[in-house]
Amino acid sequence: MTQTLLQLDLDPLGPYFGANVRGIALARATDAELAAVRAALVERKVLFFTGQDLDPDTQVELGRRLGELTASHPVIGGVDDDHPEIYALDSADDGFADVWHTDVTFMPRPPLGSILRAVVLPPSGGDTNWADSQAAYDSLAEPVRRLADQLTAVHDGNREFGYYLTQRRGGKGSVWDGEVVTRLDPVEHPVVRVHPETGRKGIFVNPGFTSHIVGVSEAESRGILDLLYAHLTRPEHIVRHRWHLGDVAMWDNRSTAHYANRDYGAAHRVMHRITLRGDRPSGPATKV
Ligand SMILES: O=C(O)CCC(=O)C(=O)O
Ligand SMILES: [Fe+2]
Repeated sequence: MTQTLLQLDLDPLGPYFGANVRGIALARATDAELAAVRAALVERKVLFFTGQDLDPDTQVELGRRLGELTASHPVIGGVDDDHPEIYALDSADDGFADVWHTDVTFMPRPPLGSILRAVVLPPSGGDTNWADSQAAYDSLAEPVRRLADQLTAVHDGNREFGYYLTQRRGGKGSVWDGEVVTRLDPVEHPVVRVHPETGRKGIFVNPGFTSHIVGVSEAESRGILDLLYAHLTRPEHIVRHRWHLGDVAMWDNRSTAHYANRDYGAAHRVMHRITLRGDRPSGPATKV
């Protein structure tokens, strides 16, 4: 039996990237609606929903309906004992994300996607930006794409999160991919990721977690990464979201990077994130 996918009411934010989704209450969505959201997520890469009434319980339930939830974070605990899946980014607890990154690429299997809910917002500021890593890859010159296709990079979570593991959690992190995280061993990923659902290629290095490119000099690594970062974050590749309470953002973490503006002084900002379990990234040259 063929099933036609429900038509979502999408308001695209650009020709390829980002969309506002209208007419869906995420806490009460039907299976058909969520299947359509899941498809739109891969297609548009970042989706925004307004006027939502999610709370911690229904956010977690939504995540379970869309995929398999991970722990809040490999080394940062959940928002409370009842919600070990929710990662709270609280400005009062140094929870900032003002560096371009793709979530958790310092683990062998970074999340497939993330679902973020605004909980406390500053009077203004605190917008979040997303970059389309596939559009960025496609718009590189062909010889540069060919070079990037061959490269592998090391990702290391110690600079951002080593402190949490050693000082705040006594060396015992969350269970991630079936094992308790006790160390953040650097991992290697292809510099160009082939999307497992579409086969499209995207730039898969980020300033938050990528430490260097393998098999080239330090100067070459710096130069190549700087070129890729500058290209990835060109305005043509970005959508920027101004938050209101009730907003939820959902992104495909295999084809995007993001950055939260830290421009709201001492005002308070709290966001709750959940992440869907992902697979091991493969590149153009990965043997399967
Ligand atoms: O605070 C934000 O807007 C984004 C934070 C972030 O990087 C994340 O939730 O993964
Ligand atoms: Fe993030």
